[in-house]
Amino acid sequence: MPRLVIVSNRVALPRQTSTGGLGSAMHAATQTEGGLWFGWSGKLAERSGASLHRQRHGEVDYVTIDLSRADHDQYYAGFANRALWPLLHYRAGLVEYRRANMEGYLRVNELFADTLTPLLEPDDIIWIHDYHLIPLGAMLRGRGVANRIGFFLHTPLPAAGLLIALPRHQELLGSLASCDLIGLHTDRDQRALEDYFLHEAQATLLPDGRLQDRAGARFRIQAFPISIDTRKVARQAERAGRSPKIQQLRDSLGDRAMVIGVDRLDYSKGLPERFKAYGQLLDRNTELRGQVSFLQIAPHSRDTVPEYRQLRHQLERSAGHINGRYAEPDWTPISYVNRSFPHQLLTGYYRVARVGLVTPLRDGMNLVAKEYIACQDAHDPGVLVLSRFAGAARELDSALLVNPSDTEEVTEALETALTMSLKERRERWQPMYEHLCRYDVSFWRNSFLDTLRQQSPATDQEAADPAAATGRPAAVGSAAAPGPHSSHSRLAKRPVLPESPR
Ligand code: GDG
Repeated sequence: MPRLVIVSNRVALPRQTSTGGLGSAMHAATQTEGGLWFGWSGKLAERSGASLHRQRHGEVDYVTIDLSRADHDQYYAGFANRALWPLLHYRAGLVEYRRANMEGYLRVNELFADTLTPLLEPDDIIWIHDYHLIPLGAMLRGRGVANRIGFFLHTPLPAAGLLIALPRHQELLGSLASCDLIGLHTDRDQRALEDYFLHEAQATLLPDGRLQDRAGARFRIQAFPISIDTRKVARQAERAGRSPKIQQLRDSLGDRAMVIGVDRLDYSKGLPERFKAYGQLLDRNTELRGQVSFLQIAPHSRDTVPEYRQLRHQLERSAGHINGRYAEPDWTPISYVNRSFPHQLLTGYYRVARVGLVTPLRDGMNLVAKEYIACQDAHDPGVLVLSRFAGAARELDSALLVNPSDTEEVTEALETALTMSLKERRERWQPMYEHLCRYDVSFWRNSFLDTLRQQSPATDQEAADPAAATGRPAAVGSAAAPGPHSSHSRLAKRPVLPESPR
């Protein structure tokens, strides 16, 4: 069995609390397959990549490098999180593009390629993750790597009309053509990327559904909705539900209904709008005062990015305002907590909550929505209020779907959720839970990797002299090497695609 090599900006090291969706999903995905997981250690050092940190846990080798302050600021905080993240979340107004940051982004991707290449074995399957590493596949090709390479984007992918606002977009996004398979969360994201390649990058559609770029590179774009380890999360929740801490929470709630939100503190998650909707709920429904409590868990993330600091202050003011206005000596309307919790405990909180409030303005998938469903008690399940603009809404369609910008609609959905009959709650929850049991994180991982394995690897000769095979242009940011991905022209058969989870 070929080894799986995962590459992502951050690596979820064993025994670390990870509060990100990529970490949660990839941790679950590596447990069965094993392999190598390479990325940034999360630490700063005087010089980037000066030494490799290695540790083995179970079947997984974790290999990480440190970054210098300048690389961190330009690659991670600068280009990835102030240009790409807002753009990919449809927030063109927040995009801050600086040439120096883009250079830093390319430099760190080159460093990843330089460091990873000698660690690779000929049969390895390489799986690159997320917007931090868009050009990495092309850079590996430029270094003669002929292995199968897959790329998965964890964010949404906006329409081409927005993508072209990014300076050097063709060079950057076009480099994805070096990968054999590009995975996205939803069919909408898939269509947007296909449209971008067909109409902005002069690619053509092949009869077998793949695309071919101007240089002849052939690649497949496909939706693979990410998921969770549903049964494991459900078991955790059941156990946690019996734990003393959760019992204590139940006792403190008494007859009150709890509404829960769990999100990294990020402007894509729609938290100010959510707080406003909850404030309106208390304003409009005097009888609910004292009868409902909202627990919002929002661990800080990306504190070095100014927009995140501003958001923090805004939310502190808003939570303070709601509590100041409605609290009673024995009732706090909103508990806004910026800490992260052990995942097991979180599953207990989900189980206690009568309503899961998941209202991002845009979200690639949103695993919290799926975890909330997995954690419910089948005899007395809670209600999920879910943004239409989370990828999860394409699957969890018996949730109460809302437009998070329409805060009155969210308030009404909360009213409906809090008064919903047990019969309706069960009818809505059951099909979503069954869906998630079938289409869990193993299904996601297997369907992506099976599809990738069906793509033929480039031969050594083609990889060493890629221009001879396809004439593919130079890899983005790479001064020297052409980054062709000649394997594509060798594909003959149409892969057997896994059944769609939708
Ligand atoms: C990105 C995309 C996509 C949260 N707080 C704590 C904690 N968490 C865990 C949750 C969940 C994960 O973090 C969050 O995942 P999401 O999917 O909701 O969101 P992002 O972090 O933005 O993830 C997203 C995802 O990648 C996967 O592709 O779905 O669209 O933005 O698992 O449980 N975990 C612990 N303590 C906390 O306090 N242990």
